[in-house]
Amino acid sequence: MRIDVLTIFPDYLAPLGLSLIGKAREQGLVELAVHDLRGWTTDRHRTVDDTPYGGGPGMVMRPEPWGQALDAVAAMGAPERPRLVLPTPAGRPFTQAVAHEYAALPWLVFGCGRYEGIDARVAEEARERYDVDEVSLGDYVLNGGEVAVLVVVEAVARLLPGVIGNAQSLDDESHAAGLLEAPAYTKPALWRGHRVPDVLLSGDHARIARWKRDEALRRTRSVRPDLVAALPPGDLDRRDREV
Ligand code: 6GU
Repeated sequence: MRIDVLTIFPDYLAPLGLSLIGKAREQGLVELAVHDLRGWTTDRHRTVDDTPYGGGPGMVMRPEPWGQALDAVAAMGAPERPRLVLPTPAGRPFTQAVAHEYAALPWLVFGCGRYEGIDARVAEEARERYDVDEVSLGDYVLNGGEVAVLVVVEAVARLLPGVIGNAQSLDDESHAAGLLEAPAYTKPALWRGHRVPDVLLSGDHARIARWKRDEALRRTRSVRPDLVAALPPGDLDRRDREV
């Protein structure tokens, strides 16, 4: 997969050289480039923002540098049509399903907005050469798209074949689709007076699987009842309904 990131703070993306994603890059599973948007400004002060039409607080990112930058990046991988991901609190929710959708694409381009956002014509005009997606991490406001890009790239990269050492972990995740995970424990079995649940020491794999499912359901009903309500009909088995 190819990933390009456009930002006025390239240093903010430095963590993408570390850990899981750093290794995926070394192995050639992910080809990632971070570009400084100011490279596509033409004035002496390399200005990327201006005051909003219609008034209001703050500044808006000017369309010209974005247009130039998106032209240049699209040309780097032509004739492939990239997906342009624009992180914004006004976007559609980024979920595990969207992460799977992105993991199946050959090329993602991220555009990081700052200030009060990017001139709205940029997303509109980009549709001529990109599939454009405005996504939000959740119902709160960040100062810019950079941290959202770190989140989305990590969620997507770990789904790529060969990136995660233990593919079983991904299997278990899709198995538990729609529910939060059961709590996890390791040695020692007794720590500061707190025991690991007996069932996990029993060696009875069917009983352990049932316990994990029950705990996952209990936890999800307690903190995310919306997720239980959204499960496809038939996802809850008879024993689930007894929990
Ligand atoms: Cl994706 N961007 C920004 N700037 N703020 C956010 C967000 C994204 N998701 C939640 N808040």
